[in-house]
Amino acid sequence: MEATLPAATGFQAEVRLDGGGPLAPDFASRGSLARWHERTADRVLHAVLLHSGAPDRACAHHQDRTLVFAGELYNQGELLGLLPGRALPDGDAALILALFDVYGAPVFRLLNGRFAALFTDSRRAVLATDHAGSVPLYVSVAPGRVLAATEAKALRAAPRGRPAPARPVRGRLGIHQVPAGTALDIEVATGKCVTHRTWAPPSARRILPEDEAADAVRRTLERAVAARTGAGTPLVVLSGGIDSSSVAALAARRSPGPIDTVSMGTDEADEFPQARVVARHIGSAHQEITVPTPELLRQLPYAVWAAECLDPDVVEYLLPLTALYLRLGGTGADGAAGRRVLTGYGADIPLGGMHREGRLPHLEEAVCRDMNTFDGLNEMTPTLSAVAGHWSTHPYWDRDVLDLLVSVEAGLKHRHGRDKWVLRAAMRGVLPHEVLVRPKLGVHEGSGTTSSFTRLLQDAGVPQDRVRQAKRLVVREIFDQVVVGGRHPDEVAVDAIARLVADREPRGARPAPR
Ligand code: AMP
Ligand code: PCX
Ligand code: MG
Repeated sequence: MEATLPAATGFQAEVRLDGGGPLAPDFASRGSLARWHERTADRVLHAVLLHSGAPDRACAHHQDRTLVFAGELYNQGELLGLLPGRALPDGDAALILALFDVYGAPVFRLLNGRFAALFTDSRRAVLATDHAGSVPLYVSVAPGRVLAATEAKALRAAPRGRPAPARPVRGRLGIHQVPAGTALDIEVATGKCVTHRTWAPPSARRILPEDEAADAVRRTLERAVAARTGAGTPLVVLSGGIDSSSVAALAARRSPGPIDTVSMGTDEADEFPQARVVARHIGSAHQEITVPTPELLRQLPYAVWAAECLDPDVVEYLLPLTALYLRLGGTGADGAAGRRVLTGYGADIPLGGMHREGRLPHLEEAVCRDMNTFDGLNEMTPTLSAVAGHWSTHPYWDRDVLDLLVSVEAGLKHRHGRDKWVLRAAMRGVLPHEVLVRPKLGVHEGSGTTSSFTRLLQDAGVPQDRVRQAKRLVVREIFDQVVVGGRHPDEVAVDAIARLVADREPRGARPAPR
């Protein structure tokens, strides 16, 4: 991996049988735009690539076949081994296109990556997500026309599409989200879709001796971190908890110089002392960013705009990270390059880390539920950091790491009275003891985001027992404005929405005025 960022971080593309002109792109992600036009005897392809300097490598073309690719692969070495004797393809898009010739649409089952892709030949369009759907992909299908984009809002001007075997996007008639771990194979002339599942969470559990399990986690995570760090200096968003501290420590071990780490807090809460312990231990160039709470809350529309997410809990996790990315600075607008950012996001899902009581049946149930419901939440989306020009990637949701973490038996996840035991054991000798044993708050708690969002609503007049529902309504209203309505997040007043939601409370649910 030579360049700091992938060749493209997003795209909008249209395959049409009747020619036509390209749609105007509308992305939350920041980046330069490059256009790709292609006309064959049978169809036209218009694509707009979001990039930071090397868009050519994001499209590969051979005979009548083209692949448009946003994101990156993490198992190029394995994949190249499947093409012996051939000239080495130049970049991930060319590699996948060469493999497509051999394997067809099921090629996506071979890939470990963070990507969204469009393959097209003379008669079909195949839209594919990575195993986790970590780069969201949306589609509008009509006979003779397939439109796709990595942000739903980029399809705002699309004509009404027909139903597809995928989740419809709220308020966007005929726009659907391609599920995680799926390749949708669409016949362009008719709009008929065939679905290929390319990944599913493992249901079986592996029984391993403690040492073997810890070694496997260590090795697999090390590989995932290595695949995500290239020649440049990585930046790790560090809370000081076991998840991000492990990523930071493994990145630091393989870096010739100090890596960069950054922690965010608010004027209400932070975990700066915990993160400092780790930064000192690994010798990183560490930065602390304090975001005033009013500013944090004002950025709610940015989090929803970027993640296109309707789940209020997830938006609470993503808001402090959005605020952090927006404060990283030095990107896009002022000419400096975007950063490659590694996070510890997602470790708690396969390890049941948010489930803090130790009963194994409950832990198993929580892991299964979370692995069955993550799709469509967009919590891993690169757009969250791309609004500030950065590319983020999450080693715990590497396909190999995830397969391993989900499948180790629950007794290795909660053991000797500790949550995420197998990860803590894997990091012995890498992190200080106090970090290995420290229980950790979630980012929404450690930054005071949950409590300040609650207070905003209570101050607007929402009674305590209605706060949860009110948060859902606030997020929905913001979604309707910035995703469905196409407003810029700076034009959305969160205070006014909070008051609107408070006023909409059913009569009698509000406290009587004193
Ligand atoms: P959590 O699982 O709640 O720790 O949050 C998910 C990920 O977000 C962590 O693994 C970190 O990479 C990042 N993160 C959480 N809190 C902070 C913080 N205060 N500062 C910087 N990054 C954070
Ligand atoms: N997290 C979790 C993920 C949040 C839960 N998401 C889900 N169930 N789909 C993590 O990083 O693993 C925190 C704050 O913890 C966000
Ligand atoms: Mg975590």
